[in-house]
Formats: sequence, C-alpha cells, structure tokens
Amino acid sequence: MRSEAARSAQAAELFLARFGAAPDGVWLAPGRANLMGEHTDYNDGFVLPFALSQGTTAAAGYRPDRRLVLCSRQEPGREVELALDDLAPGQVTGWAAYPAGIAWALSAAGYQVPGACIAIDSDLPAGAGLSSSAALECATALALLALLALPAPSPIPRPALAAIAQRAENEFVGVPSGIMDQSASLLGQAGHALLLDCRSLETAQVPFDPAAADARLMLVNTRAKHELSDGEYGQRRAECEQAARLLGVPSLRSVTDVRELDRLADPVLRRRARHIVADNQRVLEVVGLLRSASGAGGSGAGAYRDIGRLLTAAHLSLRDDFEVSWAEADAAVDAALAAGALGARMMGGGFGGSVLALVPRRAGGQIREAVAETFGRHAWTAPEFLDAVPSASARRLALQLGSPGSQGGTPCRYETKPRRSRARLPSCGTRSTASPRSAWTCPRPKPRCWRRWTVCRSRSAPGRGSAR
Ligand code: GAF
Repeated sequence: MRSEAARSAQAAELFLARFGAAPDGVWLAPGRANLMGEHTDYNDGFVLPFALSQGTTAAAGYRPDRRLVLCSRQEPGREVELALDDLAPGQVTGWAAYPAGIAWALSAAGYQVPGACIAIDSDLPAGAGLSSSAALECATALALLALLALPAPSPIPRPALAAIAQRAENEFVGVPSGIMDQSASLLGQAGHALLLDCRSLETAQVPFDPAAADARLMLVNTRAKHELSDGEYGQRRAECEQAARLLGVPSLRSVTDVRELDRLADPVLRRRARHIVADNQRVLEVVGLLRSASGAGGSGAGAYRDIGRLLTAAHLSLRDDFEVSWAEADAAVDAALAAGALGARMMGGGFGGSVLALVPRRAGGQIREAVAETFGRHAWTAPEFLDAVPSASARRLALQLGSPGSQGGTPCRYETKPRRSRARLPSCGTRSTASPRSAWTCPRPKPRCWRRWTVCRSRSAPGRGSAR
C-alpha cells in the first residue's frame, strides 16, 4: 500500500503536470467494502460497511472564475471543463458527472462553490464494486468545501455531506443508489465497521479486527464490470418498494419476521423481500458477534467462524432470492470455501464486481490459488486480489510538493512573471502545445483576475473552507 505522503505527492504532481501550478491541497476519500447488509440501505434497513485503505485523491486548486476543470489519471483524454452556473442534472455524462454532480449538489445545499481545477487519481479498480464513484464524490466534496471563498460558519457534519453526495449521484448522475457507500467513505474508522441504520441514519462504530482472530479479509475483483446505472439495480429497488406497498408497510425494514412475507402472492417479490428481511437480521447478528469478539478478552476465533457462516448464507440469499449474483462470483465463492475460507459472498450491487472472503490468515495463498485456478479453467480474465483492511474515512492529506526528481515545489509559475501586456488569466481549462510559459490560454484577458489568481495561489494550506 502506498503511504499517504506518496499519494499526496503523486496527486500534486498530476495537478502540476496538467495545470502548471501546485494545488491548494490534496484530499483522499476511501472506497468501501461491505461486511453485511446488501441492498438493505434503500429499504431503510441496516448496513455494516467499512472504509478501505484504497481510495481516490483529488488535488485541487482554486480558480477565480466560475469554471470547473476536471482531469483524471484514469481517464486520459477525457478532461472536462464546465461552467458552474450552467450545471444541470443529466447534462454531464461519464466519469465527470460525479464530481460535477457534487458541485451542483453543494450549490443546491447553499454553498458558494468556487471555480476549481481538480486532478483525480485512484487506486480503486473501477467497476469492481468498491465504490470508486462514492470515493470520487467524497474527495471532490471535501476539496470544494475547503476552497470555498467564504468559509462556512461551521463545518458541515459528515452525515449531511453523505446525503449531499447521495443526492448528486441520484439526481445529477441518475443512479438510484442508497446512502451506504458515501457514509462508509465519510464516516469509516480504522479498525471498525460502521453500523448504519438507514432509517434513522444513526451510526455506531463496531470494533472489527479479524487479525486478532488470526483471520483476514480478502477481496476478489472478478473483473466482471458492474454498473449501477444499467437497470437491474433500479429494478430491484422498484420490486422492494412494490413488496412494501403490498404489505402495507413504509419500507421492508418494518418487516422482521419472514412469515409475514407469506402474504405476498408473487413468488419473485416474496424472494426479494425475504433477502432484505434476512440480511437485516444478519447485520445485527454480525454486530453482536463482533462486539462479543472484542469484549471477550480471547481471540474471538469462534465469533469469526460464525461471521464466516453468515457471509456464506448472505451469498446464497443474494444468489437465489435477490438474484444479483453472477457466474464469476459464484465460482469464486465456491472455490474459496473449498480451499478453506471461513465464509465468502458477493459484495455490492451485484451483476459484477467483487467477492469478499473471510479467510484464516495462513490460508490466504491457497485460497488465491484455488480461485485463480477456477477462473483459468473457465478461461475468464484472471481475478485481482486485494486486502480489505478497515481504514480511516475521507480526509485532507498533508500537501507533499514533489518527490525526488520531480518538478514539484513550484508554487505557480505565473506568480512571479505575469505577462505585462494582454495578460491572461492562467485558466486551467485550455492547454496549448506550446512552451510551458505560453501553455495557458484564456478567452478573457483580465489582468485583475490575474492578480487575484496569484494572490489566491500564494495562500496555501490550510484551505479557506470548512471541510476537514
Ligand atoms: C451499491 C449502492 F450504491 C449502495 O447504495 C447499495 O445499495 C449497494 O449497491 C448494495 O448493497 O453499492
């Protein structure tokens, strides 16, 4: 795993290479894994995710106009420049819709979002079901809040920020996701899973230390790409809402006894609802087991064995009742269990993405081999294995200006030698192929803006805004 200093330096270098100046700061938001509670969030239920050590950085710099310029190391050639005042749902597509949606949702919530240049980098594999979208949203949100021209009177509470990020995703991007992913990224704590009651939005940090029980969590990226926007996710959501309507309850969270589901005549709706009711119960059981493991004074090995069994039960429920699993996930779960995993299940929205396996520490190698061998037999793309370590939430990183041999450390090449006549605002929007000195063009020659830019650029960390 890269250190925070290395991540910050790489993010700043990316910004410098593209925008010709050091950023005002670098913010990191983690992806998430989910221990238990799948598709329960939009049913007002319980979820138990945790923040990963892998995440997304946003290196950001204030700009004095009302434009947002976005580039990403993972999306070369797909840079986007937008006018903040023209942002509207559905207007931006592709990867940039997520950060643009954040600017839109923050403005809608009353924040004076500033113009900004933002360079994105990530070590979360896209489409692996590890919430790279939520991480992108949350890193952008912290960056824009820190660059606010007028500091907010008080820091925005993280749960409120999660709701703003969810709104960006639901309304601006058009993906009907729940609140779990943003909450995990913004509220996770190292060594803990986050118990979130999606009805009351109450949270609790639950100690989660598989290593104490000589176990570890392994993620298997099955390389089958998952997309929440492709319809099946929305269909499951609609089925759950229909089941709740037919049962006469505000949401499936209100059902705690599966026998109540006998009133549903439609077998498909009954199966969908059964998964939700059972997964809510599994979340609470896992929380009980984790608490007993951390309070017992012993290793908690027995509790982790039971958690493993619950993981596998959840997989069967997602596969057979909710019908969101996919061939590679089923094969990875079977292979992992046969090779000694304590439990395993598909994770996230489904139809692609990753499997989470709880494995005895010493069995990691043989489980990886068994899963890889299974994929080879099917002639599937080789899976990717990642460690899932419960980690800290989104945060500002100390700005590292330059690693040995880089050009880092240059605060802004426009600060000291602005052109005397026809000075141009060093827009980060348009880059020519000419020499670095003339690399920036701007349609509006405004020496005053220029001065403001240089003043602002010399105001370095900590930022102006309220975000941490
Ligand atoms: C995706 C969604 F974004 C979450 O809100 C959640 O519904 C999850 O799928 C399934 O549990 O990650």
